[in-house]
Amino acid sequence: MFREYNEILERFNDKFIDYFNNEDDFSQALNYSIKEGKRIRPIILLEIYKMITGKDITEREIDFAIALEFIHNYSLIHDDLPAMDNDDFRRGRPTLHKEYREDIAILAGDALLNYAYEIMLSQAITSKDNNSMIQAIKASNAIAQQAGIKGMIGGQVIDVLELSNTKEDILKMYTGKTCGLIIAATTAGAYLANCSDEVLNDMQRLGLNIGLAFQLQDDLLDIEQDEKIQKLTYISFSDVNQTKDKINEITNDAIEILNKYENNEFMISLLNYLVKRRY
Ligand code: GRG
Repeated sequence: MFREYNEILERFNDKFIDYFNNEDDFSQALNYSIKEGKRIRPIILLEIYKMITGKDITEREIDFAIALEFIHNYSLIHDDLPAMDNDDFRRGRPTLHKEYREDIAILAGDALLNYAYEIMLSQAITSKDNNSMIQAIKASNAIAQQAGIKGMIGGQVIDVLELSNTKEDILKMYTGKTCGLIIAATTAGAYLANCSDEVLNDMQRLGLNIGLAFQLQDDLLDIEQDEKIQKLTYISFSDVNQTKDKINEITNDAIEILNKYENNEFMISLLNYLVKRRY
C-alpha cells in the first residue's frame, strides 16, 4: 500500500475494529470476521467524498464506510459457507464457519448486514438538517441497491446458477458481484458530498471501471497461482494478453473520469495499486 492509504486506513480502523469487543462467543466471532482485510470499499467511499468536496471526512462518512465494510464482510462469510464456495480459508486464516460453527457463521453474516442498515439509518435520523438527511437516505439507498438483486446478490445468482456462456455474460456477472459494492462506495461517497447528476454519473462509471479492473486482476492472479482453475472467469473466454488489454482499456477510462477532478491524486494512486497488486 502507499502512505496516504495507510493514513486513511488507520482512521477508519480506529473506529471499525472496536465494534465487537465484548467477551461473549458471538461478539468474538463477529470480531474474528472483521479483523483483517484491505478495506478497499470503505476507503474508496471516504476518498471519493474528499475528492468531490475538497473537505475532510466526518463521523458521518466514517459510519457509512463502516456499514459498507460490514456488508462486504457478511458477503464473504456467506460466500465461504459449504452451500456456496465451501472454502476453508480466507485472509490466511480458517473461515468463520471452520473456526466457529456453520450456524454461527450464517447468523454473523445476518447480524453484520442488519447492523449496516441500523448504522446508516441512525445517521439519517440524527442528520443536522434536511439536506444532510436527504444525502444520508440517498447514500443508504445506493448501498442497498448495489448490495441487492440489482448488484452483488444478482451477480452471485448468475455465478451459482452458472448462467455465463460468453465473455459478455461474465462481465455482467462481475458487474454485479464484484463491482456492486465498489459502485456503492463511489456513489454513496458522492451522495454524501451533495453531488450533481453529472458527478453521480461519473462516479457510477468510475465504480464500474474500478470493480472490473480489480476483478480482472484477481483472475490473472488466480491463473498465476493455480493454472488449473475450475471456475469460469473472463480468461476462460479470452486469454491472458487480451485480459491485460482489457484492464488497460478500463483503467484509461477511469483515469479520464478522474482527470475531471481536482483532488484526484489518491484515487489515481489507488487505481494503479489495484491493477498492479500481487495479492
Ligand atoms: C454470498 C451474499 C453473497 C455474496 C457473495 C462478494 C461475493 C458475493 C463473493 C465473494 C467472492 C468473490 C471472489 C467476490 C469477488 C470480489 C472479491 C475479489 C472479493 C474479495 O474482496 P477483497 O479482496 O477482500 O477486497 P478483503 O479480504 O481485502 O476484504
